[in-house]
Amino acid sequence: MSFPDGFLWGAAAAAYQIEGAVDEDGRGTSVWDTFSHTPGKVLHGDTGDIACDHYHRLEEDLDLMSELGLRAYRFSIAWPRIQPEGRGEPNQKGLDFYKRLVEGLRQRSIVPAVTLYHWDLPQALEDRGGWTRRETAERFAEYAGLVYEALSDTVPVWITLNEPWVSAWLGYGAGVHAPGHTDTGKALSATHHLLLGHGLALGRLRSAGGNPENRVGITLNLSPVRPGKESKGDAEAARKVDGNANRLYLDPLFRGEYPQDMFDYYPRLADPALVREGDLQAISRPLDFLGVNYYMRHTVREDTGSGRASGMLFPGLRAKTVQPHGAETTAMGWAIEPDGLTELLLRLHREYTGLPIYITENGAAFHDYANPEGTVTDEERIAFLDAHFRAAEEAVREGVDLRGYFVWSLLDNFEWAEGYSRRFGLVYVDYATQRRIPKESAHWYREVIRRNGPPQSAGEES
Ligand code: IFM
Repeated sequence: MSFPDGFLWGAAAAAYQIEGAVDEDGRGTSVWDTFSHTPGKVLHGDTGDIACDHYHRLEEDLDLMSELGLRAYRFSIAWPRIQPEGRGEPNQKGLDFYKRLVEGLRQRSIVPAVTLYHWDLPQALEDRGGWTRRETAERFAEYAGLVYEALSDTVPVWITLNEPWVSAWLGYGAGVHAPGHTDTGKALSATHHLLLGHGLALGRLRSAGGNPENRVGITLNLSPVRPGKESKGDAEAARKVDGNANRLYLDPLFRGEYPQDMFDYYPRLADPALVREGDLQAISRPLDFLGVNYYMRHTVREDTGSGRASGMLFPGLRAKTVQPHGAETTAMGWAIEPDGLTELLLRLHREYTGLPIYITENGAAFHDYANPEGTVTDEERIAFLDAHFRAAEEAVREGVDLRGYFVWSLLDNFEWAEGYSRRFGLVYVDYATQRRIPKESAHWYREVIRRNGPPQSAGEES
């Protein structure tokens, strides 16, 4: 295997998905508190009120990370812990929690990687329009500056946003994520303001000084796209979905412009009241790295109104995703296509950037359970990760500057609209007792980290 020396093998998690303690130490309400407490929004009425109780079990979880041999841990800061109302002076107790977390990581020689925004927008900002308003981008930059001031001496890796596509299109377009709006116009405003928030925050961090070794990037969820059938209609649908899912984010970040073809479907992008002069310059400020979350490829068909989508519908684009023929799927119903990761990394390298890349998330949910002996045998996850590590390694051999790989996720956790029904963890969580059980994949991953790459074949451990 040819993963470079010092490759940052890690695991990732996000505040609302694991912390719990939603009413403690001055934390304010986030859109996900509101959404998950709204009947019918989350499967089984699950909420993040307790989640993995990570807030109270910090030391135990840090020890777990150490036992796994993690070199890095990616976590997010809950904005409403720092600014309960989304503005103003920071809440010291909120900052203290993350200082303790960072300190604990450093004591265990685990590199901290901070995500500033992983979807828990303060409800007070949503009440004023949330990401549909420009003001939220400005508030985000202020908040980012406060967190950076507190942690820039001890955290070397900074990610502004996690998956702005999901925030914008699932939160403001499809309404299946908080805050639950179903309006394409709002999704477009949110897209632009999220990207602007990223650009303004990046500017703030750059001018704040801090450790010159610190690195700042953004994390996008990206998917290679291919037509379902060899037809003009499907090819066209695939191009549009690629525009929405990938280029709508990559082009402004790396080329300083929205993709020309997207103006045909989203004329709001040409509205000077939304995209103001200077915005695209701010959005395309140079980054230090790109974070990539890869879960799936999109196989796309033209949506003629007949026949159902087996995956996503793209409103206004007359396109839908379908399951590729014969593909195995995870518990999320997502097709397992590791070669899509190689394809994605090579495309980024060839078409967009030679910057260092981190896989900031990749992993899978399976129907895991603890057997009577108290172990969790998740061979499917091992096979999944093994294949994806190899796919990433292929891209490295072809010249991609890949610096790290964060498995999603450290612990089973609150999987948003799916609640606790989907288990992504390397570590099993028995929610009734909060007992943690490292799955077989966790033991296997420790060996991967030790060897700097997966063993010869999945399961081989010597
Ligand atoms: O759980 C999520 C995470 O919060 C963001 N990326 C995808 C994961 C799996 O759906």
